[in-house]
Formats: sequence, C-alpha cells, structure tokens
Amino acid sequence: MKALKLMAGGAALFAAASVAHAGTTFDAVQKRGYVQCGVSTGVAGFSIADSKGKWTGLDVDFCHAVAATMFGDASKVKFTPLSVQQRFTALQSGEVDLLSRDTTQTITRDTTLGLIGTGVDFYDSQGIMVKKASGVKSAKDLAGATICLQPGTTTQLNLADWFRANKIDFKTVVIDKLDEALGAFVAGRCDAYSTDKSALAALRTTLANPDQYVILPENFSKEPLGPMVRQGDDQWFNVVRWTLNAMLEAEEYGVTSKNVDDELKSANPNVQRILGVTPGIGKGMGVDDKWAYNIIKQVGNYGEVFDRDVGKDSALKLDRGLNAQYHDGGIQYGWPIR
Ligand SMILES: N[C@@H](CCC(=O)N[C@@H](CS)C(=O)NCC(=O)O)C(=O)O
Repeated sequence: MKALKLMAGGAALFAAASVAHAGTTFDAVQKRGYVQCGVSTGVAGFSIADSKGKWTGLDVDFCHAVAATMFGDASKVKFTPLSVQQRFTALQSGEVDLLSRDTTQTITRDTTLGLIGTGVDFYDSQGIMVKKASGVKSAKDLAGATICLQPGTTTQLNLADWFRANKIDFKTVVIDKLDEALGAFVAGRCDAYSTDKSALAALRTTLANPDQYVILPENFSKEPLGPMVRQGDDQWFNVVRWTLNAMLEAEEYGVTSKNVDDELKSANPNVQRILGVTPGIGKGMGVDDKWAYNIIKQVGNYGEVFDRDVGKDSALKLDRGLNAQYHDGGIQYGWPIR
C-alpha cells in the first residue's frame, strides 16, 4: 500500500514536472508581459533598428505577430540583436523566447542543439556577390579567389561542398561581425562575399555604390529560413508555428489588415475560423479566439508583410519567387487553421 502511494506520488510529481516544463516559455512570456525576440544585428528589410532604436523588417514583424497571438497587442515585444555566432546560445540559455533571424532549418540544428524549427517564413538560397569591375560573371570564374563570410553559418559549409564538387580552389576569410566581414570585402581583402541571396540584396543597398556590385546567378543551396524555439516546450512551439500559418492562410483567403473587420462577416468557414468567429480556435493554444484577427489587423497577412518589408513596397523590391503562395507559382502554403 505504502509502495503504491509512493509510486502514485512519484508519478504525480513526474507529471507535474513535465507539465511545468512543457509550459515554461508560454507561462514565462505571459507573466513577463512581452515576447523577447532574437533578431539579427542589422539586415535591411529583415531586422534593422533606426537611430531611435525602432526595429523594422520581416523578421521583426514576425515577432510582432507572435506578440499579437499571445497578448492581442503586437507592441508587446522586445528585441535582442544577435550575431550568427551568438544566436543558438542565446536561445538555448533562455535569453530569448525565439529566434526570428534568417536561420536555415537543417537536420543538424533540429537534432543536436536542443532547438527546433517551427516553419519557413522565407525560402532562400545562398549566393555570391562580387565587384562589377572584377568582370566575374559566374562562380566558375572564381578559381583561387578569397571569399569573405561569417562563421557558424550554412554558408561556410555549402561553399566548401560546391567548390569541391566543381574542383575549384578557393580560400575563405571568416569574420564574426557582419559590418567587419562586409567591410573586408569592400576594402578588397576578399574577392567575393557570400551569404543568403536575400541578405546579399539587403547588404548591397547599404554599400556606398550599390550598382558597382553584382550578385552572381548561381544558387548554391536551399536555405529555408524560419523561426526557432527550444525543444520540449510544445505550447510555445504551437504559438510560434501557428502564428506563421495564420499569416499565410489570411493571405490565401484575401484577408488583409484593411478588410479584416469586413471579413468578420465572411460566409467562408475558413475565414470564420481564422478570425475566431467560429468559437474555440484559440483554446488549445491557451490564447484568445481572436489571436489571428489581432495578427492580421495589427501586423498584416504574410503578403502584406513581405511587400512592405522586402517586396514591391520596400527598398529591396525582392520578387515573391518561391515565397509566393502555392496557387500563385510559389511554395508558401499555410497549414489549415481548423
Ligand atoms: N541562413 C544561414 C546564414 C545566416 C547568416 O549568415 N546571416 C547573416 C546574413 S547578413 C546575418 O544575419 N548577419 C547579421 C548578424 O550577424 O547579425 C544560416 O542560418 O546559417
């Protein structure tokens, strides 16, 4: 009898411990009253702070969207700028609740860091930028070249694979800080600079004479970029994963920050579920049924955010490309909010 009691007590303790662990980040965020979001230190269009410390960009807007899901208030977020080297340690240590900063989802990252990707908010590929004056037209012209890049990136690994496969010799100069790495390329310490193509486009706009630089045509890799959280924290994982899906589904069904109030009267059952007109959709995540309504109203759907930050209404003017909706020639595809 005593043994049984002890066992039952033990089981209860274990259950309590795992429940507490499962809800750790969600509960901590709720108690704290804001989301602490890890972003990159400054990539125009993705995450960049102005002179007043106001952050903008696609990765930043995603953090705002998570805050809207949690609190019904997109402003309840603070940003921690993290270099590529710092990002995983900052998430592992609990310094941030999520990473929203051009991080490629790979099996090694998902299975060895205690972290996990929650979806893809930007399908990218790696590229190489050179000076126009070099006359280089293709990466195949880069025999013996020196390429600047940041450490701890997929960039470094992909370059090694590609150049080895093409039997071309090259050297790398690996520099931790973005401005120093890019500065080394501009100053001529390297013949080329490599990172994700979206970031190359963004970085080029910040250089003194952007049209003196060209991004080579080759795509060196698949870079599915997306938010990451810690493993074993499923309620929080769901908040982050479904925030992105709501933004994608809202675009698919034509619900925007402008028409969202009219859409509350929509006869489309998908829209009724997304907007919480059909009750119960937020319950399982522990948030208000109006969570997605709040994202769309305050931040916008995926397409609005894309256009504003990196697309046609931004300085970068990136094409939707792979990031168009699946019915529009892309591969972005919101999972069903049902
Ligand atoms: N997507 C790749 C590359 C990421 C990367 O190199 N990002 C650079 C692009 S500019 C960055 O965020 N630099 C800014 C920083 O270090 O804060 C990865 O996840 O390893």
